[in-house]
Amino acid sequence: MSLFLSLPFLLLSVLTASCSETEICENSQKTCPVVACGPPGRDGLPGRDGRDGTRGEKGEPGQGIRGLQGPPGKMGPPGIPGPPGLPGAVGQKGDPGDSSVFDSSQADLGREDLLSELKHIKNWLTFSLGRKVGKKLFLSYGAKMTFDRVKALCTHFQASVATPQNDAENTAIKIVAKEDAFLGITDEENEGQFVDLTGRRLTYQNWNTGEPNDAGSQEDCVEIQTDGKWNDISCSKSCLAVCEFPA
Ligand SMILES: [Ca+2]
Ligand SMILES: [Ca+2]
Repeated sequence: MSLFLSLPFLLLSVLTASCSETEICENSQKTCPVVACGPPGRDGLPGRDGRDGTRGEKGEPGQGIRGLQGPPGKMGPPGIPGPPGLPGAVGQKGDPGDSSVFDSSQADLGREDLLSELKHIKNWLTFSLGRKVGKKLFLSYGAKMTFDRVKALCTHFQASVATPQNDAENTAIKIVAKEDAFLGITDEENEGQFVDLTGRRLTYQNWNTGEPNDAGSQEDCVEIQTDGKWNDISCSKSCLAVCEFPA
């Protein structure tokens, strides 16, 4: 076959081929340009990082192995002092001291000081509370009571019931008492025979007029009145307690 005879067939083939491509393009023109219909391009470079997102919620504690304990922290400031504690137990008795160390002259000096101080105290007591006559110091207890209680009171304080043996002592008792007071004189043993509490007969008396009269046959004790005169009275009566102390 000559080239001339086969030319129409070639043209028909070309037209048929071009016609099928044209249909495909017509269908795809609605979604992409004609250029995009070529083969896919290569992948582009990664884009830039985006902005940080919002902070998420705190997660649950992990369940991994606990780490080692860290080193101790710095020492804190001192605290407030606590209250004082209770007293401790009494300690054991110490060993006796060495008396040879104490100088005897110092002992004499201390003794003199003590005696001097004691003398001063006696003077103060006598001046403010009592009366001293000879070797007797008369003091009032300041309360009234029965004769038995007066005797017990004076004995308790290593003294005896005031018993005047002369005018000076009688006056001193009157001044100290300032009111009716018992004297250490009774006739309990023998009616009418007044004696002191040692049983000795009286060598000094200062009865009031008409006394002792043993009124009601019940007066075996003696009181000194505010004027210094004596009167026998009942021992159960309450009178001031006046004692005499050795001075
Ligand atoms: Ca009597
Ligand atoms: Ca009487």
